[in-house]
Parts: sequence; C-alpha cells; structure tokens
Amino acid sequence: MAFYRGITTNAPSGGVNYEKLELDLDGFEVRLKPLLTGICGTDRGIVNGALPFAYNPHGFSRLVIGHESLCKVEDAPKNDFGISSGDYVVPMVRRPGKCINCFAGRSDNCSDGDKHEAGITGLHGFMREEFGDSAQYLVKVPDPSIGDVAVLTEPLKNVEKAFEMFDVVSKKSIFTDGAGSYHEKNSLVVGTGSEAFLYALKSMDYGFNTYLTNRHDLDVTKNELIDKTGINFYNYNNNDPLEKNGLDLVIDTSGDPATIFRFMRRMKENGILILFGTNGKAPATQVDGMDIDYIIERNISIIGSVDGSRIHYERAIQDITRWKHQYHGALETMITEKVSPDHTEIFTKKPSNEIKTVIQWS
Ligand code: DN4
Ligand code: BGC
Ligand code: ZN
Ligand code: ZN
Repeated sequence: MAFYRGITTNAPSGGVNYEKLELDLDGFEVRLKPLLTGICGTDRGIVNGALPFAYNPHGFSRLVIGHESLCKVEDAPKNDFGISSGDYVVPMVRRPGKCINCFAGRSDNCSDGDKHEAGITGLHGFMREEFGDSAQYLVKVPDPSIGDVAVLTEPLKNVEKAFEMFDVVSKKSIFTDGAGSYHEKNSLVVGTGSEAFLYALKSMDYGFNTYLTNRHDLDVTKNELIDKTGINFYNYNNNDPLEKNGLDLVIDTSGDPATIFRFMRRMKENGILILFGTNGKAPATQVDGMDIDYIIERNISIIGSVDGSRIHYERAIQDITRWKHQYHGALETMITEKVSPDHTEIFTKKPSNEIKTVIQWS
C-alpha cells in the first residue's frame, strides 16, 4: 500500500477534494504517471452531483475522477501489447462486463450496462499522481511530438465512433453529391465546446461544407480557432447562412431538445442526425405529429452515440498527429488553460473562454 494524491468526489452526491489516497497498486502490471488530464462536462457533472449514474468503486467512499489523460509508462513487464517503460499512452475509459459486445472488444456498445468507466462508474479514474493498469487497456501514442495535444485523444475517440455510425447509416442511400464527394453537402455541429470543435474538424476531413453554431457569438480564443481551421460559425439568433440550403448532417452537442428539433426541421431527405450532447436538466420542448411526419417522409435517421473502442482511440491518435501538422498550431489553441491538481475550483467554475482545460501533473 502506498500513498498518492488524487482528485476525488463522493459519487453520485458530488463535491471535490485533492487528497492523499491509500490505494493498492500492486495488483496492476503497468505503472503509470499522468502528464496531463483533461476536464470535461462529465467530470463537472459528477462533482456537481448532477450525474446519478456515477458511483464509487465497490468498498470505497470516494471515487478518483478523470477519464481523459495522457500518461507516461513508469514501469511495465514484458507484455503482449507492446507497452514499455517510457511510452506515452492513453488509458481507455470503459472496462468490459460480461455481455457479448464487451467480450468482442466493443464495450462502447455494451448490451446490458454491466461495464465500468474509469473516473465515472465504479472504477477509480486517472486524476492522481500515479496509478496501475493492465497493458490491454492502454493505447500507445507512437509519436511523442504530439505529447502536447494527445490528451485530446479520449474526447476525439467519441467523435471517431460517431462518424463510424455515420458511415454505416449513410449507406442507406447515395449520400455523396453529384461529384461523389461531400463538398455540396452541409454539416452543422450544434454547440461550440471541445467536442463540437473536434466534430467539426472530422466533418471537414470528410469534405463537408461544415458549420458550427451556437445561440451567442464566440470569444476571441474560439474565433481564432475558427480562423485557423477554416470551420464556419454562425450565431443562430442573428443569422442563418444555411437557411435556403437545408442540412444533410446535424450533430448535436448541446443536449437541448428545443434546439435539436429547431435544426431537425431543416434537414434534407436522407439526412442524418447524430445525438451526442447530454443535458438531463434541459427543459422539455414541443414535438407534434408534423415533426414525426417530417422525419418519416424524408427518411431522416437519428443516431445516438456514446463512447468508443480501441480502434477509435487509434484513429483519434492518427487524426491528432495529422491535424497537428495540417493546422499549424490550431490544435494547441484548443488547450485553453493548464492548472495544477490543487486548483479544484476549476470543477465548479468553468472559465468563460474554455475549450479544454487540463490539469498538469508533472
Ligand atoms: P460543453 O463544452 O459543455 O459543450 C456543450 C456545448 O453546447 C457548449 O458550447 C454550449 O454552449 C452548447 N449549447 C448549450 N445549449 C445550447 C443551445 N441551446 N444552442 C446551441 N448550443 C448550446 O461539453 P463538451 O464539448 O465536453 O461535450 C459536449 C456534450 O457531449 C456534453 O453534453 C457531454 O455530456 C456530451 N458527451 C457525450 C459523450 C458520449 O456520448 C462523451 C463526451 C461528452 P455555451 O456553454 O458556450 O453556451 O460519449
Ligand atoms: C466519456 C465517454 C463515456 C461517457 C459516459 C464521456 O465523457 O468520454 O467515454 O462513455 O462520458 O457518460
Ligand atoms: Zn469526457
Ligand atoms: Zn457489456
């Protein structure tokens, strides 16, 4: 038994502490030290007691939070997964239960809910000075030069999985334009947080005419990112450049039903709507028979997508490596602040210009 400090909560009621932990690391083959851990809405939701599905590990009265990280391997015995001391790795969030999807390496599609998520449901997370893990849950970052942005791997793996869903569902019809590309197709990402920007970058990769939207203007940092990447943005309360064109792909990161239906009503035939944002506190909205008709008559497909599997982490690392060079410094500007682990106020007060705040561990 050794003592390490970590950031904890009491799930699901919430609260946050940076405290000394007595955790047995001996049962784990690989020892890891986090370099950077990212903060996302899920962490804030747990700390604020707003995520009733979060729970402490069995027999513990606290949960170490954190599921977005870039870690350095301190010590690893010989293993079948190519993980060695000194490697940069991203540990996976979900750990399999016993269902057929978990068994097949797709715990992101767990069919009975009996999986665990590090830092969220029944398993300690990565916001601690040191921890142990099994080599099979570590995804290697082969190019150390992306070390400053590789902490974006975990949030991007969600996007990779959702686009895999797009690939599957878009086969229902010919989705490309007359030239066989997506250039004449409009994709709209609702919301302007870190996941929204990652969705927009992926959508640009596909060649979509890509827009981000929100109900207000953006601050300087986000505008800079818009300029550097060539993504389009509009404040939907002021104007709507896509009004006449219709929407082929809509990706929602807001979780707001009224906003989702506002844009659903503008979708074109065979359109695809991906629901990703979650906000259990969002107000109800009115949906009538015309809305249902609209969806049916146009063959609109609605996809819900959560988490991602190893392949999506690997694709995320490939995309981050390419984007880092392609966008010349833009990806780095997504990391808007680095704070120390004792700066726990960051979980209750989101900085106004935040895209991604990270905790720096060493
Ligand atoms: P975030 O930074 O809170 O992003 C949410 C975005 O939605 C913010 O830019 C909000 O704007 C914006 N928004 C809220 N209400 C509206 C509205 N009515 N109209 C337009 N925009 C609005 O969180 P994130 O980027 O980290 O994650 C996005 C969402 O995905 C969250 O709900 C997460 O819980 C969820 N998520 C799901 C998965 C998964 O399914 C993984 C990670 C995150 P403002 O705050 O600037 O006003 O696997
Ligand atoms: C994580 C996902 C996880 C989800 C659970 C997200 O923040 O990125 O891996 O499945 O939270 O709600
Ligand atoms: Zn997250
Ligand atoms: Zn399962």
